[in-house]
Amino acid sequence: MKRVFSGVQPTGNIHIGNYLGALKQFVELQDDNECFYCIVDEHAITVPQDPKELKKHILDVAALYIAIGIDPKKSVVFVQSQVPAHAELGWILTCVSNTGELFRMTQFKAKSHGQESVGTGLLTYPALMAADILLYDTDIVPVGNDQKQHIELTRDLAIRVNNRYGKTFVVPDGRFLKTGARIMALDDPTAKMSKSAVNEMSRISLLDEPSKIKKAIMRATTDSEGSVRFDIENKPGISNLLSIYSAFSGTPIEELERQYEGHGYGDFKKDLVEITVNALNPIRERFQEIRYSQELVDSLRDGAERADAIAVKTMERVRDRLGMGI
Ligand code: ATP
Ligand code: LTN
Repeated sequence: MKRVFSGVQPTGNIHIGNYLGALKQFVELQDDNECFYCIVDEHAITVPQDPKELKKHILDVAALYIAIGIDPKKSVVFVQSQVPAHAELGWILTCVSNTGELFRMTQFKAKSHGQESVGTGLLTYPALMAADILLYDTDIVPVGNDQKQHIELTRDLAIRVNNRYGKTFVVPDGRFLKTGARIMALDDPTAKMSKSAVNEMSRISLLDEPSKIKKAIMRATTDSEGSVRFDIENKPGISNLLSIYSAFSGTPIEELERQYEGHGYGDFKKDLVEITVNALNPIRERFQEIRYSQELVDSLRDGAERADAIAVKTMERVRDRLGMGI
């Protein structure tokens, strides 16, 4: 059995980009692998968070994990700050990394751009992400395309430690989907769909009501050509909608192109609304059932204990290799 690890930040409403790029893979992987799915609250505080909102978002993400089909009995579902080893290994890997490689990360550049004051944690963020992954001797990390550079750095840090101190870490691989790995904003198909974009119509959240889903899709930016064809360069809007349609329905994009030959964008969008609403309805219903249940809190406590048992062992090995402690 392979080890799988991934994390989602509790920073807002999870959208279909998060789902189709990463979370959908979490569910697919849990039957044949030993999976760890984390809610990374220590990453969330790299930018200021309102404490009440953060607590709410942690439980929202946990409930969504379960609502999409992650079984907390099979997979280990837990909150990062409940397992102290993440912060500890994060510090050690911060010391192994160079400022140059951290300054080169595009996520750091994007999030710090134009800010008057930039938190140090925003820069050292990828070392903590590497710690998350390496703590569990992870083989596979299912994530969206935007995390490629962070996974590469994680591999570099693992190899660096192994070369310097002897075999300490498993070197993990990223797992990226062919369709869905980069869902773009509905109002601007040149930008990635994001939780933090100001325009609500730029994204579809997993908990959106059908009326909001319809509005966002029917208003989505397309082009004036009017033919349903995949062409990222010249037709980024309709190409993005084709990716979403294909990822939700499982129908290959080429088949969708054939199916909609001679049809306008209106017909295509109407069907996409239906497909999206049908995919999200059961998730929203299940979410409501569990979000305020004791069962949710209990499964997070159980998850943290199971994760901690493994993380503590890894830390003993790491301290020993590096000559730390007595
Ligand atoms: P956002 O930019 O939406 O605020 P994020 O990337 O900052 O999200 P997370 O919530 O931690 O932070 O992301 C969870 C997962 O979703 C990651 O694996 C990430 O790669 C993936 N992801 C985020 N946005 C997209 C997108 N637009 N398309 C595909 N995958 C995405
Ligand atoms: N950096 C990721 C979230 C994240 C993560 C991880 C993903 C933190 N730790 C470990 C995979 C594995 C993001 O911003 N989406």
